[in-house]
Amino acid sequence: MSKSSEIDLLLIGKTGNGKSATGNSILGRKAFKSCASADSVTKSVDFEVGKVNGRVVKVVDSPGVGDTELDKEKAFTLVLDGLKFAIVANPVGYHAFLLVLKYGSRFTAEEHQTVKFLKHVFGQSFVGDHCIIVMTNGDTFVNNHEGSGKTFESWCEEQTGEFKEILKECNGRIVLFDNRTRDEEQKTSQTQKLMRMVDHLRKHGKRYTDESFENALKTRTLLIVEFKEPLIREETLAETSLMIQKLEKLQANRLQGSWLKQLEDLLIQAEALYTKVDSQDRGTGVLKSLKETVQSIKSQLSDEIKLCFNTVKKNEMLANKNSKEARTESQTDQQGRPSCVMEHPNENDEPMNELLKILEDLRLKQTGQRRHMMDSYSESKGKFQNLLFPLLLSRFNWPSAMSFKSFNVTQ
Ligand SMILES: Nc1nc2c(ncn2[C@@H]2O[C@H](COP(=O)(O)OP(=O)(O)O)[C@@H](O)[C@H]2O)c(=O)[nH]1
Ligand SMILES: [Mg+2]
Repeated sequence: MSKSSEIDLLLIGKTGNGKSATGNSILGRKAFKSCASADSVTKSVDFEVGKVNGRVVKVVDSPGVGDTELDKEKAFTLVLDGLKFAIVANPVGYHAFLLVLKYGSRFTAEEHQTVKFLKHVFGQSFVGDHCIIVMTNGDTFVNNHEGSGKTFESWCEEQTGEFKEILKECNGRIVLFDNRTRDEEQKTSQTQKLMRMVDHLRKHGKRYTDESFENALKTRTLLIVEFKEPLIREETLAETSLMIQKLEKLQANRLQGSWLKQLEDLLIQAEALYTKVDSQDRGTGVLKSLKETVQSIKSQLSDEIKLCFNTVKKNEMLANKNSKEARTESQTDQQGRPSCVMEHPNENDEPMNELLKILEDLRLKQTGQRRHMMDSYSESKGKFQNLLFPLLLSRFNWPSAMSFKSFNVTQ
C-alpha cells in the first residue's frame, strides 16, 4: 500500500454515511462493500486503486467513527487502530481526507463529536488543511428541492450552527454526491468536481503524512487516556479503598503479629500502584488527581512505618535504661554507696516526647490529607457523577473508607 499513486484519498466519517459507496462512485466500480446493514460495515482498512480520467487514484476506506458502539472500548480501539493503520501503511501520505456526511441527517452533536474525535486523531488543523466534505444522498437533496430551484451551494450558505462552522473550517470545500445515480453524466461531473478540489489542495498544501500523524501524537494520547480514564479510575479507587481498609485494620492493632511486615507489603503495593497510574497517565496529566490519591496513601503508610520504627526504638531505649538502672543498683549495693540519681533526667523522656511529637504530626498531616482527598473526591464526583462514583460509593462505602483514623495523643 506504500507505493505513491497520483492521488491518494482517505475516506473518513460515521458508519452508514456512505463512505464505501462514495469510494465506489469515485473509482467507477463496485470496489468496496457498501450496505445498509450495520452488521457488515467496514471493520478493517480496505484500499482500492483505479483510473479516474487517466490518473491513478488510490482510495482507502476506514472503519466508521461514531457508530453506536463507539463508547465501547472494542469499537474505539478498532476505529483508532484502523485510522492509525491507514496512515502508517501509506507513508507517502494522503492528498485529501474525504469527510463523508449524509444529507438529510442533521449535523448533530454526534457528528460534531465525530469531527472532534478525528481532530484528536489527526491533529487540530487537519480539517482546515486536508479535508473535503462529501455530502452523500444527493438524490434525496434533489427530491427535497425539486421545483424550488434551490442549488446545493445556496442551501450550504443558508446553514447555521455546527455545520456552518465545519464548512468554514474546510474553506467551503464541499461536494454533493449521489451514489445511486445511473446517470453517467452526473457520475462524471460529481467525481470531476471532487478531483478539482483535490488538485487545488495538492497545489496549495502538503500531503498528510506519517510525519503529520506523528505530530498529532500528543492529542491522540490525550484522547486515549481520556477515554480510558473512567475505567482506570474505577480500578485504582477499588484498589486504594482496599488498601485503606487494610491500613485502618493495622492501625487498630498496632505492634501485633507481623504488623510491620504487612505495612511494608502494603507500601510496596501502593508504590506499584502509583507507578502503574503514572505510566497509564502517559504524561498527559489526565490522571493527576488519581496519582495524588495514591501518593497520599503512600505517605500515610510511610508515616505509619516511621511510627513503628520509633516505637521500637523507644522500647529499646526504655529496655536499655532499665538494665542500666538495674546494673547501677547492683553496683551501689556492692560498693555500699547511696542509690544513684540519673545524671540527665530529661534525656530519658526523649523517646516518649519524640513519639508524642510524631503522633501529633501524623494526626495533623492525616487530617490535612483527608481533607484534600475528600476535595478531590468531590471534584471527581462532579465530573463523573453519572458514571462511576455512585457505583463506588455503594460498592466500597467510600466516605467511611476515606475517614482515616487520627491518633489521640491523650489516650
Ligand atoms: N439514496 C442513497 N443512498 C446512499 C447514498 N450513498 C450511500 N447510500 C446508502 O447508504 C447505506 C450505507 O452506505 P455505506 O457506503 O455502506 O456506508 P459506510 O458505512 O459509510 O461505508 C447503503 O445502503 C448505501 O446504499 C446516496 O448517495 N444515496
Ligand atoms: Mg463502509
